[in-house]
Amino acid sequence: MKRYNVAVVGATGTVGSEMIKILEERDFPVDRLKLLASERSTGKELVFRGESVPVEVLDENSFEGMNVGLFSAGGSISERFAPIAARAGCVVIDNTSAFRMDPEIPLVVPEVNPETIGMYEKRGIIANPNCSTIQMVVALKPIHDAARIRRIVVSTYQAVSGAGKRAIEELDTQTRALLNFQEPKIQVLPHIIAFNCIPQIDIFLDNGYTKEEMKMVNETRKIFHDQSIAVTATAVRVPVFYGHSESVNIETEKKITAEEVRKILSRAPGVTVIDSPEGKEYPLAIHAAGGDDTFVGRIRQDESIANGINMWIVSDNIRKGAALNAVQIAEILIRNHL
Ligand code: NAP
Ligand code: 3JM
Repeated sequence: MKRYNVAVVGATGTVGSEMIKILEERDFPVDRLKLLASERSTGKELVFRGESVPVEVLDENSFEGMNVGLFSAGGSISERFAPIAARAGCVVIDNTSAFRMDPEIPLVVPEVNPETIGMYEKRGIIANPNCSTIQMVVALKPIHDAARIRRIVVSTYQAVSGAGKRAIEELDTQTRALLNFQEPKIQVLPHIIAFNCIPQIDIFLDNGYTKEEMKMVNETRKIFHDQSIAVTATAVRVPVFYGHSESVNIETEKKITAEEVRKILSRAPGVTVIDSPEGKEYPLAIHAAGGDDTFVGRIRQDESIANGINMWIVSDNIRKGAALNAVQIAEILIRNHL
């Protein structure tokens, strides 16, 4: 079997370290694994398949001889280094928002639009959507195919891990501080997150929405190849470590019942339906964390309109929302193109 040289950019981060774990779990055919991060990580080593791999400092020459580059070190790093990697023949799968809306770059969720991957040849870059978009489109695509979704109203309940390792620490230290009657420190998120909910993720834009909210709007339209689909989002950070939850309301062109949605989703790739209200069974972030699937429950008719459905969608934001989706893209890439 052919093997590939894989570079992980941002290897010491929340997403990067999960990528290393998933490459190992899924037995990705890695020949050489190159781990890249900032100068802060000089001297660090990480374990892959039981062996220690040194972390190297990212620079212009990092991609010589590499076949696939998994990037998660922030937008500005991707903007600068993804084209350098692509020129060196290393196909980039980018987890940041840097290239997602570029019409020449495919934005891929393997369960939803794997056919767009081939377009990578133009620029040598494939974009991975935002975590909140990925789990939503995995659950909604089969419904869109069956009944054509016209409008989506979504509110998110997003885990702190989506904001990186320093935000994970922040929830931990603020919780301890407050339980010990000490003043909590704010360093990463815009307000205290312990025992709180913050209706701001990423920066505010001129239209009053946050950038995170507009990522869900624009990425969903691109992934569904449907500029007419109306999407409105409210993105909220909640004091959860892993697993994003979403309350999603859809309006469809064709009438579809809650029972039909349950049936369609029970056969959908990457989706598990957990929906037994009588047994208090519905998706929970603490159950989704560490898993691969997108979990859907609380499926019910929206009684306020003719063709509406409400549901609750939960997935591990670091796995399907980032690292797993990227590795699944890499699997299709090597199978069909490299
Ligand atoms: P994190 O835990 O804070 O880790 C950041 C990583 O980037 C670390 O490995 C860090 O290395 C590296 N890095 C930072 N500055 C660098 C530089 N100048 N040169 C080289 N490496 C540098 O963040 P994370 O949660 O893993 O997220 C990383 C990025 O992935 C985010 O900024 C975002 O763009 C993207 N992301 C995407 C999704 C998604 O929805 N698809 C979800 C989460 C994150 P050091 O340890 O050396 O500092
Ligand atoms: C998730 O500093 C940065 O450029 C990263 C900001 C960020 C993003 C992003 O915009 O790439 C943090 C967390 C994301 C994302 O997936 O959109």
